[in-house]
This record gives sequence, structure tokens and C-alpha cells, in this order.
Amino acid sequence: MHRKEDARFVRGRGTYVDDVNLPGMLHGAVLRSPYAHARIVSIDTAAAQAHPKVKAVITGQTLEGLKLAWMPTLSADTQAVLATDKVRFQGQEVAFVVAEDRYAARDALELIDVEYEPLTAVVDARRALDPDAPVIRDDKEGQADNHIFDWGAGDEAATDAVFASAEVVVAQDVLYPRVHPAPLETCGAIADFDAVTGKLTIWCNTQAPHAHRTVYALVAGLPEHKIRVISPDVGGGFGNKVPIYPGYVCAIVGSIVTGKPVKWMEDRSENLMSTGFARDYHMRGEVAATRDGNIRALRVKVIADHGAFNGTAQPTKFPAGFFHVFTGSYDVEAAHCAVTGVYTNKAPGGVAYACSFRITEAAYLIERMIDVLAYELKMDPAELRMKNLLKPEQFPYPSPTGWEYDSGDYPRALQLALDMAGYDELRAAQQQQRERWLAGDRTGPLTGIGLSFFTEAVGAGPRKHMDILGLGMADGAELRVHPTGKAVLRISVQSQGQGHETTYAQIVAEELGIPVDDIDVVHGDTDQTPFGLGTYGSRSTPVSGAATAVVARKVRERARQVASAMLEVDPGDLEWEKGRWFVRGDQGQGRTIQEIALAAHSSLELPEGIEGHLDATTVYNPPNLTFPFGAYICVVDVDPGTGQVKVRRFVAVDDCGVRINPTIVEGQVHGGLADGVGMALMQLIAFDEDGNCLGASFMDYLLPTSMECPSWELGETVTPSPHHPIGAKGVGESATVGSPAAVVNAVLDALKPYGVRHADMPLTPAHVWRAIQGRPLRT
Ligand code: MCN
Ligand code: CUN
Repeated sequence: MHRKEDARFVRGRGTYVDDVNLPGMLHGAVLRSPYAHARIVSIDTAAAQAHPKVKAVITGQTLEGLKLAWMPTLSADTQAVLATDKVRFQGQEVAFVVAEDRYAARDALELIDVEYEPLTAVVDARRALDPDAPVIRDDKEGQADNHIFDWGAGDEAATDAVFASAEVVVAQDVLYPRVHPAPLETCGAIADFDAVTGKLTIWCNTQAPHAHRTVYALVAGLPEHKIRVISPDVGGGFGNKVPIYPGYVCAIVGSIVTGKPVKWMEDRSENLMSTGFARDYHMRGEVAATRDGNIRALRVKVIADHGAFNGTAQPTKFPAGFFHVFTGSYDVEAAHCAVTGVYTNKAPGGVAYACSFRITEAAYLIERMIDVLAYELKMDPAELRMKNLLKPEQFPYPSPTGWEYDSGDYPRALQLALDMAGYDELRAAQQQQRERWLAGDRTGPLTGIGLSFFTEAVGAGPRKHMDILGLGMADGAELRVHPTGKAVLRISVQSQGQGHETTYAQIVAEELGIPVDDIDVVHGDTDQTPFGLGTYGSRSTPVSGAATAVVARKVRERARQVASAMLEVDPGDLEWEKGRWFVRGDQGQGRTIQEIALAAHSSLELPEGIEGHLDATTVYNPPNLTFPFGAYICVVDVDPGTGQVKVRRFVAVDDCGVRINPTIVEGQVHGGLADGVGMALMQLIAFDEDGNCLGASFMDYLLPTSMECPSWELGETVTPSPHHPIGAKGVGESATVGSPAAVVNAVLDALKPYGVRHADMPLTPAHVWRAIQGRPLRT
């Protein structure tokens, strides 16, 4: 089924935050720090204030008076809204100008005079804990260094014991560099405070409207029922639109101060420099195995670069997100990971870009380590994987780091991918090519074949384990069937392009037999929808999708009661077929859901205790996460003369349980595969030694286009989730999680004749070229 929302999107009729223009609206702009680390000596705003079109200039000092200079982050740290004492990353928010139009606001920024006293910047996360490293967060009482947290999972002693007795141990430093989700639409908000009613309306392209509202209520002390967050159409989120940014708070303060609505939209460079980045994980992985390739244990140590404020968005108990799913898809005796979070003079963030709460890092690490082991053992990477994959009979599988994988048939998915790729023929052709090369005929590129197999844990999460800032991660849903049988579903999650208006309508249609076109899905408005924590970590299908199925089944049960009154039979004598209840044994005696809807609103006498109308509400608390998985194979051609990598083929077999809308699922996978090619080959947010951001425009931060992507070859297996009402698992981040390792493994496979065991992303032509310089060809 095609997406319902595309009717407006393909006609350019979407409504994004920047399309919303309120009467009398003013425009805000943020003055940002040119330094990565500097003390603020003084800020002179007089000239800006004198600008004829300027209505307000807000600084950290202004906010201090309102106790709003600092705000809590989603990781219970504090973040400066506008800097008061120091600036801690290049691009940090220093002042906010409100003016009659956006040009005047930006012009006035240049009239603000800030005197800075530059300080040494901490750029390398591995140096952040050095005794002589400058302390970035001297605002925090008792913070004498740049340490944020130590966190671990698994059994360290048991893991060390396996390592001590292992036949083979391989170790590898693996960096997952800092990247940025770079949604096409940048972040922005319009705040509209009505001083008469005390109502604050915030239009904002947030992925989590309800969570934002509650946080605003807690921070600003505004009564929650007087805050309305509206998230209209969103032009891509990818985790970048989960946090609350200083610009949003400034727009709110701007509106309260001026009494007018204030719009703030950041530009591309502001988005790339200051909003939620992704990854920046410095990992050291170790594998213990037998000589014939049985993986016995895994050990990882991580330095996690969180930037200047710990603004990561993840369940409270998991400061490294779900990184501890790093044993991946393999059967190991023991595993242990230890993660140390540090402050650096960079933008805050870390959990974004289709990461499933750091499962990207985990999947990349394990899949790189498997290839490193295969390299050392001189084994075929497909054979090594097949040998160690979990077996179908091991599910539900308790992992050594505390997960319970719900369901899976891994060998089937890998075999399908190998068959689709024609793996044996690819290897045979590669072997011939290598022999030709080694014999001296060096024409044409080198082929590389890379595999990855991933398992994700998505759908956060069970209330007893998971919350964000104390808010449990259950989702509400409301379904109303109107008298004429048309339905409106209200959900708490928010689409940024995932097609929720279609897929959630499809779930209701399937459960009630109402045509999809007769069902509207309302989301993204806290005044119109039940509470829930929002869209990220591919949690919408696992949590709100389940809530939708449950609420539709509740309505169906109510419909049974109404039908029993209509047909004057016992409810227990009724049977359901899609769209109608009928009398068991008398197929012709029945009532359609539409007839029942009308009767439920009529003068029909209903049984004792049965309310009129046809609607229901629910709150879904998932019993476990869902565990989608997949097998990916990438084929590249690498030109050793230039270092250029061409992705020739990409086979992706995904298993996300029951697929609600196969076309949407394929679209999600296509997007994620492009992400993987981008991260593996070209994307990087880099910094120079002074902390200047070198990836602040699309000239430097390279996104893949169709030119860099092959025609994706997709396959599927279906292993339903046993605990999800319709057997669906999340898929929105699967391909981004699984694909980078396949691309990198393919490039390194191509470079095997040069004896390159590992190289870090992004594998740009220069990086690939440098990796093989001076290396003799080996057999
Ligand atoms: N779906 C399905 N059958 C399944 C699983 C999912 O039909 N078995 C459908 C869903 O109904 C939904 C879509 O696929 O329409 C994605 O579902 P899900 O996996 O539940 O993910 P979410 O809806 O929670 O989306 C979040 C996820 C995340 S966290 C990132 S990051 C990301 C992603 O989605 N950001 C995106 N995909 C994106 N796609 C677009 N276009 N834009 C983004 O910002
Ligand atoms: Cu980690 S990016 Mo998605 O969860 O919004």
C-alpha cells in the first residue's frame, strides 16, 4: 500500500515548522561561540539593542535572573542555555536576538561584542582524563576532571578466565568516528506565550512532543496543562530531534519577554555544529576463540566522547545506551564491556543517527572483530559467522550481558543472503582476480566482499527497567469509531518520515476490518494525543504499534457487546470475521463494524455495564524489547591507484518479524543502507587541535547520493516476535546499524593482498590510498 501522507508530501503541501507563520510573529537568532573553550569576560549588547528592528536581546545573564541559564539534559546532566561563565564548544549558544524579521535578527548578532579569554581545548577523548587536561565542567560542584561515568555489563571475572585459557586471542582498536544525522530539515521552534490565558504553545519539530512538554513544565515551572507542544510534519529526525536545544528555550523566553510569537530556525551549519551528533566511540575489542574458529568470549573497553554536556538521550539506567548487546548474534560463553564517558570541548550528544541507542557502535565492533579473527585464522568470514551464529532452538536466548533475545532464525537469514549474492561464485572470481594481480597483471580494481550480521534490541521499553528522566517508557493509544464507522486513532509517537499515518491505520484496518482510508491517525500534538515517550530507538512499532493493536482489539470486544444486543444473542455465541461479528453456526446472522458503530451511538438498549459509543484507550507497557536481525553482503571495487571505492552490489536480508507495510519497510532499509555507505566511506565531523569544527557544511560533511549507492538487493525472512500482539519488530534503524560493517569489511577484504587488517571509517580515497602505501603485496 502506498503511503497516505505522500499525497501531500509529493505535492509540496506538507506543513513544516518553518511553514507556520503566526500573526505578529517575531524571529530569533542565536549568537554562537567562535571558540571551543574560552572564558567569557564581557558581553556588550547595547548596539544590538539599539537596532531599530530588534525587540529583545537575551544573554546568559538575563536567563540567570529567571533561573533558566542552565537546563537539565535527557541524561540528567546540566547544559547551558546561554553561556554565562565559559563557552565549552565551538558553536555554543551565547546570546539570542529577537527581531522583526530573520535578517534583522542575524544582522544584529554582529552588533554584539563578546570579549573572550581563550582556554586550551580538550579535543582528543583519549586525552580527556590526563591529569593535566583542563577541566571543562568547572561549573559543576565536585567535578575535578572530565570524567562523566564508568559503566559496565557482563561478567568480568568469567570473561577473563576464558581469555586466560583461550587458544587464540585477537585485539583491535576500532573507532566509530563522530558523525551527524543531518536531517534535511534543520531544528526549529515557534513559541507562542499567551499572557492572558497563561497558555504556551510550542510548534517544534521534535520527535518526542510529550516528553518535551513534561520537561518544559519541570524546567520552567509552567503548569503542564498550559503547555501545548505541536510537532507538525518533520523533514527527517534520525535522532537529531530528540533533545531539547537551547534555541527552543530561547524562543520561549523570547515570547514571554516580547509578548509575541517567536520563531527560531537554525541553518545548516548551526545544525551540524551544535546539535546532537552521533557515535564518537573509541573501542578496543578482544576476541577469545579456538584455533578452528569457535568464538568463546568477548571483551571491550570504550572511551565515549560525549562532548561538553552529557546530552545523550537514552534510558536512565543505560549511560552507554544498549551498547551491551555487543555480543551480537553469536553464541559466546562470556562477555564483558566497560564504557567510560568523558567530556570534551565539542557539541553535546552521542545518541542519534539511527543508532538504536548505541547498537550501531556495538554491531560495528563485533562485525569488525569477526573479520579480524577471520583474517588471523585465515578463515572465510561467512563460514566463521555461520559456525558461531545462535541456533534457532536457542531462542528465547538469554545473552551473557543480560538481554533476552525474543526470537530468531539466524542461519536461515545468512544462507538467504549468501544465495542471493551468489557468494561462492563471487569468491571464486575474486580468487582468480587476486592471482592475476599477484602474477603482475594489475589492471582494473580489486574486488572486496564484506559481510555483516546484526541483532538489534528495539522497542524501549519495559517500565520496570526503562525510563527517561523518571518517565516510564509505556505508550498510550486512543481509538474512536464514529457513528458512520469512520475511525480516528490517536497515538503518542511522532513520524519524521516513517509513514506512521499509513501503517497505524493499517493495523486498525486489519484488526477491525475498517478500510484504511476510513481511518485517520492523529499524532504530534500533546493536546490531541495520549501521553507517550516519542519516536526513537525504533520503538514506535514495538510499543505504539502494539498499543494500537491492543486498543483496536478492545474496540472489537466492545463491538461484540453491542452486536450481541443488536442480535439478541449471548456475546459468547458471536464469532469474529474481519469486519463483522456473526452468530456462530449462522454465518448470515451478523452485523458489520459500521452497523455496530451506528447502533452504539443510537437508542439501542445496551447490556448492563456496557457504555455507549465505540471507543477505547490503552497504555501499552512492553514485556520485552523486540530483536530484529539481518544478514548483509556488500561487494566493492577498490582502485588501489586512487583509493576510490565503488559499492558495486549490496544484498540485505532483514527480519523484522511481521511486516505491516512491506513498501515502507523497504524504504526504511534503503535509507539505512545509504546511511551505512555514507558513514563507511565519507561522513565525518572532524575537529582541528583547537576544537574548530571541520565538518560544518555539506561541502565538508559529505552525504551519499544515488551516485554512490548501488541498486539495493533486498531479501526478507519473517520470524515473528512472540510477545508483540501482531508479531512485528522495529526496523527503522536496522540497516544503519548493520550496513557500515559490511561496507568496511568489503573494503578491507579488497585490500587483503596488501595485508591491511583494519582501518577506521570513513574510508575516503585518501585514507584508503594511505593505508596501502609502502605495503608489499602478499599471497
Ligand atoms: N514497519 C512495518 N513493519 C515492521 C516494522 C516497521 O511496516 N515490522 C513500519 C512502521 O510502521 C513505520 C516504519 O516501518 O511506519 C518504521 O517503524 P519502526 O521501526 O517502528 O521505527 P519508528 O517508527 O519508531 O521510527 C524511528 C526510526 C528511528 S529511531 C530513526 S533514527 C529513523 C528511522 O526511524 N529516522 C527516520 N527511519 C527514518 N525514516 C525517515 N524517513 N526519517 C527519519 O527521520
Ligand atoms: Cu539513535 S537515532 Mo533514532 O533513535 O531517533
